[in-house]
Amino acid sequence: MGILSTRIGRLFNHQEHKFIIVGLDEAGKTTILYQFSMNEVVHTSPTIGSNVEEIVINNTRFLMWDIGGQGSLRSSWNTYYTNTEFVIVVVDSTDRERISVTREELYKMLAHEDLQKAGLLIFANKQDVKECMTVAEISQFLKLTSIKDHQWHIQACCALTGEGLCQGLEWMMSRLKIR
Ligand code: G3D
Ligand code: MG
Repeated sequence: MGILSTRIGRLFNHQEHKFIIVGLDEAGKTTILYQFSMNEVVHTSPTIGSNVEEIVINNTRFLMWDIGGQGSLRSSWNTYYTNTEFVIVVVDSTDRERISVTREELYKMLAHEDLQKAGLLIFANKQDVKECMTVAEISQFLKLTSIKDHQWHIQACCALTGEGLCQGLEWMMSRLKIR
């Protein structure tokens, strides 16, 4: 069994959880979920919405979609937000051009009433690439310190190797415990 998927089961105590994982196309969302689900049975439900994928790993439901450039669909996204415990935002740390799009989408989501209680985990992905943005730079671009009404954490990672992914999961678990 994959180390990460085993951890998802153990860390989240086999309770049911619902997370959403979003980011621009090419940010690394699929690669991260692949690392989480390595060698596990994964259920996907292509019918849930045209741009939304559902992946279930050890009782944890991940809804995943690309953000940016899909304005017309946005009105129906609130149906996906209900009961979400964490919003996981994946940032391509090499993509300086489009980080403002991520910031815009991030604040729209955080303002949504169905996500008022959701925690926010940001994966600063592709840290293996030379001259990528650092966690500090991304924090600054995304104005994370201005977020007072959501618990948040930014985690450097490399989805290709899996480095940093466990730390992100562990942060989420630690937040679940103190609720
Ligand atoms: P998405 O699901 O968010 O659209 P993907 O993104 O998971 O499909 O990843 C997009 C591309 O980025 C893929 O490249 C993938 O291998 C690469 N990638 C993902 N994570 C990392 C990382 O940490 N480091 C580096 N260097 N690349 C990463 P390909 O070429 O396979 O399409
Ligand atoms: Mg993908």
